[in-house]
This record gives sequence, structure tokens and C-alpha cells, in this order.
Amino acid sequence: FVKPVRPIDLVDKLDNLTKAEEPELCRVLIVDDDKIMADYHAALLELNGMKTFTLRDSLQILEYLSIFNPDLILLDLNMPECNGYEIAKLIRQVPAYFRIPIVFLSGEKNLELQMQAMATGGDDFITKPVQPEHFICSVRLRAERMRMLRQYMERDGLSGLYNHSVMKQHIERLFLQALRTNNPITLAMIDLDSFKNVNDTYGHVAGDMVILSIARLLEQRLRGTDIIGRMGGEEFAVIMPNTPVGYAYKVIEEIRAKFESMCHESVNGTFHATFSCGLAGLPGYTDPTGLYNAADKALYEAKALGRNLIHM
Ligand code: GH3
Ligand code: MG
Ligand code: MG
Ligand code: MG
Repeated sequence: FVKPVRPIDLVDKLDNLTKAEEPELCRVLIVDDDKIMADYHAALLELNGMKTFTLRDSLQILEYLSIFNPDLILLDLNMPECNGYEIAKLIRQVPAYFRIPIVFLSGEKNLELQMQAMATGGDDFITKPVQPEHFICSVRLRAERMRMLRQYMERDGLSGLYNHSVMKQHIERLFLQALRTNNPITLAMIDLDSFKNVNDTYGHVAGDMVILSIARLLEQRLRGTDIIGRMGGEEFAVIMPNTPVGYAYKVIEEIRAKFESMCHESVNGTFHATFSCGLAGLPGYTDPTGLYNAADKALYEAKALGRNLIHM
């Protein structure tokens, strides 16, 4: 995935606070009841720059897939609770996991049984004991390709931010995590003000530039742990884990003021743009939909109160 090229100088007028790009590691979920085997495979992959998580109780697979979010699954065939065929079938029934590569890892030498395993949704079959170099290479290449594909699928084409469906998943995941761990979390819904007028007066090209500048500004001013998405059109969402609503207000207020002061250029002259924002956060909600609706309602109220402001 290549980030969109920064369009014109106006984006360069922003503070130059670009976050260091952290090269994120490929994530491999190992499902194996045999601890010694699993530890050995994990060590091989970790020593070669991958991040692993070992799951010994295969029945918990769906829960761990959503928590660990792997780029590849290494699946043992013979396990006490449930065999690898059944686990692969289960994974393939969930649309969000269609594309995750599943590599079977088993001592099974029978080719017929190996092919049967692949027919349930596996991408490859590696026999134990593994040949280390071949194993590492085969896992890494598949996992890296998945990571690239995932980044491409998860992003919005114009802004490079997360798209709507991924944001919904992140909101749900981080909300539940915050609820479980008793930590605060804030969801901010942001919508550009009177944007139809901006397009009508200054043209769609300038409108697109404004969308890009708010996207870059959010990326520059928020923390690396905050998750930023374009929910559609001129609407954005930010999830701020471990952040109480009052603190989020201060941060977004600084961004609001900065954005308002930015000067945008168009063939019809320069102009300023603003946004409104609705905030909601934990504590106070019991499910992610409740939080989402509350942030949306707060945004609606911010509009009703006159726009270019934050409401919570
Ligand atoms: P409000 O302050 O109430 O949000 O008013 P608004 O005009 O922003 O709201 P409305 O929902 O009526 O219009 C949103 C406009 O945003 C309509 C559409 O032309 C524009 N828009 C949506 N997506 C894009 C985009 O990708 N590029 C550009 N240039 N404009 C977009
Ligand atoms: Mg086993
Ligand atoms: Mg709008
Ligand atoms: Mg809108």
C-alpha cells in the first residue's frame, strides 16, 4: 500500500510533526496442543522477525482471531478438542477471515489426507518435523503478502485512512477491550461543516484537498495508539483508547482551532474550512452501538448549536 502523494503545498503548511513510521511485524497465530512443538515453531518465527501467539485450546479460535488479528494461521491437524479440518472450516465460514492464509502443520504423511485438509480451506500443508529455512520462508512470504493485501483492503482510497467497515470492527474491539479492562475510551465523530457549499463554491478538487488536509492533520496531532478512519464522504471517526472524554475534548479542540486557521487554495480563491465533532466515551455505555450512537448524536447537536465546535 502506497500512501497517497501529498497533493499541494497547503498540506506542507501544517506543522511538520509526522509520526515515525513503525514497521509493524507480521503476526502468526499458532494453533497446536503440543506445547514443545508450538514453542519451537514460535521461536523459529520470532527469531526471524515475526510476532507469534500460541493457542492450545483450538475451540477458542474465533475469539483469538479477533483479538490477535493474525496475518497467517499455522494449524495443527490432530488436537484433542477439535481437529484441524473442523477448525479450518469454521474459520472459512466467517467472511472477515476468508483471506487469512491457513497453513496446516502436521506429522500426517498421507498425501490423500493432506489434500483433504487443504480442501477444507487450507492454503498449504507442511509436514513435521519442519525444515527450518523452508518453514520460515514459506510462512513469511504468505504472511507478508497478506499484510499488504490487508492494508490495501482496509484503507480509504482518497485519504489513506481506515475505511468504514474496518472502523466499525476497531470500535467494537477496542470498546470491548476497554470495558473488560475498566479503562476509559473516547469515540470522536467528525464532520466537515457546510461542505456542500465548499464544493459548490470552490469545486470538488479543492473539496478533496480539504478532506486530505483534515486526514493529515488528524494523523499528525493524534497519538499513534489512536485509530483514525474516514466513515464516508466528509465524515471521520477517531477512537482514542485510554483517553477520558474530557482529555479528548482538549486534544480535538486544539485540532479544531488549527484546522480553522488553515488556508485552502482553489481556482476560485483561498478559503477556510471547519468541522464539528461529537464525543462519547467510557464509562457510561454497555455496548459499542450505544457509544457509536451517542457520539453521532453529540455530533448532530454540535451542528445544531452552530457548527465549528465540539459537543459531548
Ligand atoms: P453540515 O455542516 O450539516 O455537515 O453540511 P454539509 O454540507 O457538510 O452536509 P451534507 O451532508 O449536506 O453534504 C456533504 C457534502 O460533502 C456533499 C458532498 O458533495 C460532499 N462530499 C462527500 N464526499 C466528498 C468527497 O469525497 N469529495 C468532495 N469534494 N466532496 C465530498
Ligand atoms: Mg497435535
Ligand atoms: Mg458535513
Ligand atoms: Mg456528513
